[in-house]
Amino acid sequence: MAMECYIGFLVLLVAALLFGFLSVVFTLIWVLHYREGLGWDGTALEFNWHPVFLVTGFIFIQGIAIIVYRLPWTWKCSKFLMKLIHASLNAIAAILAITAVVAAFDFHNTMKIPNMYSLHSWVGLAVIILYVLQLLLGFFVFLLPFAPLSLRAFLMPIHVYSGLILFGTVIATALMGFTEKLLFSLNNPPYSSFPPEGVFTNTLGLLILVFGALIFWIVTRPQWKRPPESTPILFQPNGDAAEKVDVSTAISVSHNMDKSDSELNSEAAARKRNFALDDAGQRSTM
Ligand code: ASC
Repeated sequence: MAMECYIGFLVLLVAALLFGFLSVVFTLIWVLHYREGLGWDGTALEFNWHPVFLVTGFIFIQGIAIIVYRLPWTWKCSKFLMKLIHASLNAIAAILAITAVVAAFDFHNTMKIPNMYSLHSWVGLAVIILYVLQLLLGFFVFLLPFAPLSLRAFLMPIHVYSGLILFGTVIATALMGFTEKLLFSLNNPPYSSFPPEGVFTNTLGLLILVFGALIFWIVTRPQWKRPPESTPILFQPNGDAAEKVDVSTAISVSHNMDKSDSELNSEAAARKRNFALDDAGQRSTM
């Protein structure tokens, strides 16, 4: 990666980390300073874990999980290790999100507040269910070594698309949640009279929006994409990337011993073309 490009990446990354970190800090200040604090007793103290776990797990940690492949200093790490980190961060995010929903249901049930009537709750529950499905799909198809390459290549763009839609929807759901909570709980003085808690929590919503926008920018720049594995892609005229690196290297070496120079040269050219394939097995236009 060129130096200007690397610096550009670092600036955006530090900005994203700052906005993500500030979002978590603002959420803690909201529940500890403006609200009742934290506890696990079915009261508002338990409900307050809901925004804390969601902003920390479902927004901040999920955002980082989305961009881990883009950190240039990890490009020398194995793809498998990076997948493990990506999956683990997403699993932590899912556990925190589920715990956050349990806290909200517990609070409702203790206080005899009805469940699942708001748009926030409909979209929120849908997004958690789909997120867990996405996690399971990712685990079985991309992390475990059993799925054929054709299935991986078919599902990869869908996985990327759903992941980004889910992340964006989580942020939209959080914004609905803040609005709901402020309308419910700010009465005296009301939300409409610009009380400090209203302004503070609106600001938290903006911080989260900027965090999401930065993550979205970082993950959509083609020049910051992890380079395709530089593994030999020999003897696969359909352009499928070889997963079993050691085996294909061994095969290529043993085959090459019987090859003429011109055969090797044309293979080298084919290999060069194949390296322009991106992770989804499609030709890269970068
Ligand atoms: C994977 C992986 C990729 C894609 C690719 C098929 O499991 O690591 O880069 O699937 O092989 O699109």
